[in-house]
Amino acid sequence: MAALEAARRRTELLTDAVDEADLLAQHSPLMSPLVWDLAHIGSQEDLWLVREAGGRPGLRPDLDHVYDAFRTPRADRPALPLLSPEQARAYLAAVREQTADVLATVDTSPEQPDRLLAGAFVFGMLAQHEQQHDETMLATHQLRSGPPVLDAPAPPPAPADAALLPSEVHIPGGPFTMGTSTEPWALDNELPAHQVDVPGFWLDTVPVTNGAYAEFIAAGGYDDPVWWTPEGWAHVREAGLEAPLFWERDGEGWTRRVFGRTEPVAADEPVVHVCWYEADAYARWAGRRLPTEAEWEKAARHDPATGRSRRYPWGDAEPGPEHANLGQRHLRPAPAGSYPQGAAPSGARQLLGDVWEWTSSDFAPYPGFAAFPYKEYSEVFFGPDYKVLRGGAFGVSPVVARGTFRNWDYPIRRQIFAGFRTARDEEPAERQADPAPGAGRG
Ligand code: AVJ
Ligand code: FE
Repeated sequence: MAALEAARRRTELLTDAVDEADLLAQHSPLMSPLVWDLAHIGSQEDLWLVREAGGRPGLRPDLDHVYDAFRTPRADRPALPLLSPEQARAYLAAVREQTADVLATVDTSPEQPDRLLAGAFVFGMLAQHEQQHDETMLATHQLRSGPPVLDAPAPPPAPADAALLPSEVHIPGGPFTMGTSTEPWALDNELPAHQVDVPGFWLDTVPVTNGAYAEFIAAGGYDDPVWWTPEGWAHVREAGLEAPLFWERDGEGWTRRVFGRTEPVAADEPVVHVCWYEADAYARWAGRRLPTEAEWEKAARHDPATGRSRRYPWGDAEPGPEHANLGQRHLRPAPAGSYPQGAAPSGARQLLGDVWEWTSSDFAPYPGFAAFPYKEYSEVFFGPDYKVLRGGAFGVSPVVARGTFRNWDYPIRRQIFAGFRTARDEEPAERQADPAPGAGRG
């Protein structure tokens, strides 16, 4: 219930911040009106918690089709017979009352044979669903024009050692456990745990910064097809891209709009609002490449001292404000090199929080994948059309962010809070064995 309540407070924060007209407006054809997300949150809870888990008739099964993400693309949602903001709020409150009642009556022990209820999975699933839509609404807020309506303190400044960090960290070759069979609220695409052999490689210690990305622009990166895949080059020309979304030229430098405020681009912050094609082109220009999804997860989870995979880069402890920039506590990424207490065993920082990180990998099922509880969460998206993002941005809830969580989007998308870091193969002379589990070091 605490996880559901935290999600609801955030939903209210995001939807109470604007007036009724703003809630009904479509701020971008890429996004739903905020009032659609709002009622969709209630409709999914009505379906999965009240009806499927609670075995009750539900409040408004008649609304299922209006808030079915597959029936109506985002651009067409303003034309639907949507609940008004007032009706939507009342609906969410009424559903939540029944949810509380269901939670009080069902058996959520891990031994419970109903997979929806065991370990309270369906409650965790709905808390994550609401938080994911809150993140989507946060992206809508970033796209909307007009004066600022959201406020949050700036993230802490970079620690003193940030400037001294090595540019890359080494991840020795060898197998590691990818995915999970034990994380109670993991979603279907994170299952099952399986061994993957990842050859040794080097990974950027921190995400690529605005300053580094601006050098790519200044070097003519957007004007030279040699850095781009054919699809990326076609897209960059057709869409007229010349900088990350929300950047504007300002003399020699750049400004950007952040939730309604215009500011100079901060050179030491991770770059955000770039598409996969831009991330891929930058990496090639830098003489490097994007990490694969398996490389990213090994860097984030594999503990060479024990041979096991952690829940988070820093260990198994739930994310706290000292570990990572998560949960919309701030409205921007923290400077590169922040969060030393959230570092992975390799020394890589900010793998969780700050910005989603594009990987080179297509979104694909793990061996043994089984859709649960519905095909439209993951299965219908598997294939070459979507690229995987890992880690989670400043607007991702700690209930969602974990070492195994997988996000995905089209390679042209820039409205999500996505950046990246780069990698390179290990040279033969740099090969060093992963120490045997338990052997210790030194
Ligand atoms: C996992 C972020 C790609 O928003 O499309 C929300 C999450 N799925 N409702 C999305 C989701 C169903 C999903 N992403
Ligand atoms: Fe949804």
